[in-house]
Amino acid sequence: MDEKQLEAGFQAKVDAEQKIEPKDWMPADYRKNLVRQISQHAHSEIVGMLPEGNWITRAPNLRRKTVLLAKVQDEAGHGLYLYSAAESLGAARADLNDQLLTGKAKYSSIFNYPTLTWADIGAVGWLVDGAAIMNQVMLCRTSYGPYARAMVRICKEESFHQRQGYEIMCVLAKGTPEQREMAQDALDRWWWPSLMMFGPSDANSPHSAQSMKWKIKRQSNDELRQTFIDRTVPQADFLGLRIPDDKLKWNEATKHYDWGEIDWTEFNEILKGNGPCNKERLEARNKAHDEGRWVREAALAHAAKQAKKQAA
Ligand code: BYC
Repeated sequence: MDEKQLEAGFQAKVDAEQKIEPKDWMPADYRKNLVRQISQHAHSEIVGMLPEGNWITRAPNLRRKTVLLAKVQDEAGHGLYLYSAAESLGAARADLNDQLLTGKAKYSSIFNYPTLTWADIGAVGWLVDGAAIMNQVMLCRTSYGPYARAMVRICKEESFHQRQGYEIMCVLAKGTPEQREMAQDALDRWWWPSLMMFGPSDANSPHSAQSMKWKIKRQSNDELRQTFIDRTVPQADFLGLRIPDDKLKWNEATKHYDWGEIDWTEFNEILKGNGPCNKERLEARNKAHDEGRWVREAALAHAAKQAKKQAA
């Protein structure tokens, strides 16, 4: 079969909702696009541990600390499933890691903001994990099998993460005036960056059209962002907190909320590496990588010794 026939067969399979598996023929650009998205996603999970890890030592009680520890460990697991999915496409783990450590790779913009108070841990779980699930539920039906299967487990864990965040917000919002203020302040700071997580508007999203055709993405950035807003506003109302958007208003005709304008300059600056914590995040990852060198070397030496034993 020539390239054209192979491509037609591939698209027919995608259109028929059959999963593409690692050994199947796939267009080079499909592979490239998937490695790009999956590796950025994996990096986001790994860097995403940093803002929350910042509060493990300062969680207000033992229960909160245990739950937060479990959540942060889950994120490490998500990173591992995703790096494995990328490896199944022929990407080398060491290369992906190198791209992250040298600042060449993108990861989610959201993790370049600081977690200033305990309420931020609530807001991150509620909004950031909430936005992540909104995007990731569609990825459970993505066309590439290993990615779709990884997402099923990730989504189950993310939904627990979202609930733990919302529960923190419930406690703070119904607490003392100071706690309430802290919860409102966290919502004020995390709302707009959470909306940016969905990526540029559809008109400015270079990958969307092709990714939708290949069913890598099943819903557009703007569709998901709108669904997130529609679901989250009632949750903020329940907490008695105010979403920091003067234009936010229910639209009876569209059955959606109307809302204000994202500051895309802020988003683009973060993508260029100029966000409040970009430098700090990369330094932390590099430090962890350097300090973990002996563990990797020991593990490799052990594996080599075992292999030698088995061969003997
Ligand atoms: N931040 O054409 P577009 C989590 C980039 S972690 C940075 O729309 P696409 C969690 C985009 O990569 C959640 N960059 O792209 C972990 C592209 O750049 P390149 C992470 C962004 O791929 C710990 C360019 O802008 N979730 O759950 O079609 C604790 C043009 O965009 C962002 C995922 O990664 C951004 N926000 O759509 C708690 C989900 N947005 O590659 C929670 C998987 C866009 O051309 N990823 N860019 O240089 C996706 O679904 C898609 O990649 C996106 C973007 C919807 C994010």
